[in-house]
Amino acid sequence: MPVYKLYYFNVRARAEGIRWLMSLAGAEFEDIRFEEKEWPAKKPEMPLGYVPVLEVDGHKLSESKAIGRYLANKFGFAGKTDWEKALADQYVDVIYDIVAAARAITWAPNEEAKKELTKLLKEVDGPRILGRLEKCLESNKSGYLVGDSLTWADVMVASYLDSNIDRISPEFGELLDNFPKLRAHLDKVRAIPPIAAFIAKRPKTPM
Ligand SMILES: N[C@@H](CCC(=O)N[C@@H](CS)C(=O)NCC(=O)O)C(=O)O
Repeated sequence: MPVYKLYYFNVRARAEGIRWLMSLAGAEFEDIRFEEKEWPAKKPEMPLGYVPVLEVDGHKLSESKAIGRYLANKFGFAGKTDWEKALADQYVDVIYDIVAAARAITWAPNEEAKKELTKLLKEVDGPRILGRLEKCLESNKSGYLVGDSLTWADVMVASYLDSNIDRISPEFGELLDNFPKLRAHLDKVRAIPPIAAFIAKRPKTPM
């Protein structure tokens, strides 16, 4: 096994799906988490100046989707055909729309803007994106987003919901209850034994 090191802040967000994929594959990795104050010294060491970064035997890779896709290909979670791989990419891209909306809330310039963006996510973008994912789960029948087995799309979608539902507001969590297939999907992915074991021992963080 190569030596894996994952660099990120002490939150779930863009690194959690990567942590779950590594756990699923049984790949040992050093889960390196920076405090905000350590970041300025670390930033120049990252290829694109941000994290997450996965280091594989001393080589560093940036971009959370690129890292996820690399691990999915390596460990057999990319999809069984080119079409399934494209569908998995599609779902990962969709969930990143939630990531973008959540990011905008985090970096809102003031409380008023934060309130407005949170309302937008809860009332417009959240229902739109989650509603589409619910329909996809409904039509695929297998309980997975793509084909008849787990892909990295399931992992990325579930990990972002896991990261955001507690943080944005209780209402966002309740919003997910309007999409029972997606809620069941989240619970199913979180309960996969290596992921459940990782969750049980991960640091408690707000997101
Ligand atoms: N597109 C990149 C964005 C990475 C990104 O924005 N990372 C943030 C943390 S979530 C970061 O490192 N911020 C510190 C900085 O840019 O100095 C990805 O998905 O990995």
